[in-house]
Amino acid sequence: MSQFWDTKEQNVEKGTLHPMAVLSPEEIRNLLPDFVEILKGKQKVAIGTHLNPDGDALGSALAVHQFLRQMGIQSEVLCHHEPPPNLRFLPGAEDVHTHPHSQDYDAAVVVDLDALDRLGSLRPLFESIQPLVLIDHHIPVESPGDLRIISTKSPATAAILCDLFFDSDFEITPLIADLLLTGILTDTGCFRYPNTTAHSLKLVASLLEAGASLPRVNEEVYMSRSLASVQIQGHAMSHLKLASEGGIAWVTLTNDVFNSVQATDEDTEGLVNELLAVSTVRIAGLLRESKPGKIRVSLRSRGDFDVAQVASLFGGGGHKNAAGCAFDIDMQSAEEQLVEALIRCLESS
Ligand SMILES: [Mn+2]
Repeated sequence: MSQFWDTKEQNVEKGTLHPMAVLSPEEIRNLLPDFVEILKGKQKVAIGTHLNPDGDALGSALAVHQFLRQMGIQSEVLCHHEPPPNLRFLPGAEDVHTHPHSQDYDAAVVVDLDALDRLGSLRPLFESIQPLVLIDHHIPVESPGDLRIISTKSPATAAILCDLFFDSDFEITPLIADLLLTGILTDTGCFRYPNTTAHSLKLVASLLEAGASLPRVNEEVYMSRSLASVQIQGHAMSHLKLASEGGIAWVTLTNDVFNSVQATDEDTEGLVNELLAVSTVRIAGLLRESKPGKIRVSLRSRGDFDVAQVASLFGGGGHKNAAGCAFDIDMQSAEEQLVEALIRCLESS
């Protein structure tokens, strides 16, 4: 395993990572006393995670909620958006609040984000709370927080929590094990992405031993879709458009389409990823008309094609392989402008 973590120096030299951004499991484990020390004796802790929360965001936030309970500390999980339908099975998901129920937090923990603007409307609240603990596996772009537990080699924030809390006085209950398994399962794309390492599978094995149920979590997360989301995917797939010899695929979903299957925006979750499953496709886009004259765009790419750059042309942002933006114009104009930019992106990479 050791060579896996030995990229630390190399990454720092490249200037892409904060010096502390790659931690070995042992180094993460060694930060547990700091975590306990900074939160010990607190009365009410705010736990935050990112906009449009995914399995890792909610699984990690709710697991921290449980660990704090074991320390005798009250906490509240806060998120700008409500949990999506397929994550509402997570133990405690019904207690995730979009607005704070208290005003007197004496500490905060944020998980699965490094830039505080990813907290959305909750950013001012979290910025006003001290101390702030940050636990994350993204490449740092900011350095907020009084204690930062960041490891970009970890496949999920939930995996960092495993390294932090395993073999300690904390108990990994079956409930916590399900929460952490959900984080690792979703962030590794069901153990398909390159971040699925031997170490992450060992963590999963330990979670199963602690009582997590892989079949149940898998069924809840991936096989409990609404009829509308399947129907809107069907529409999208049969109306797929292609450019640049199949290198670019995109779909437009108008208000009429949404209405015809009684779908909501939530029902398009993950849809853009499906377009990327076509062998020739390098860049995929989904344009949806959230209301007339308001077009929201999700972009995905493989390899070096940088869709964050394309999104930034239209005032959006994101990561190299996953980004988004919005247009305040009609669908046809948005589509023309976007596709032209995507073609340039494909041809210049
Ligand atoms: Mn994550």
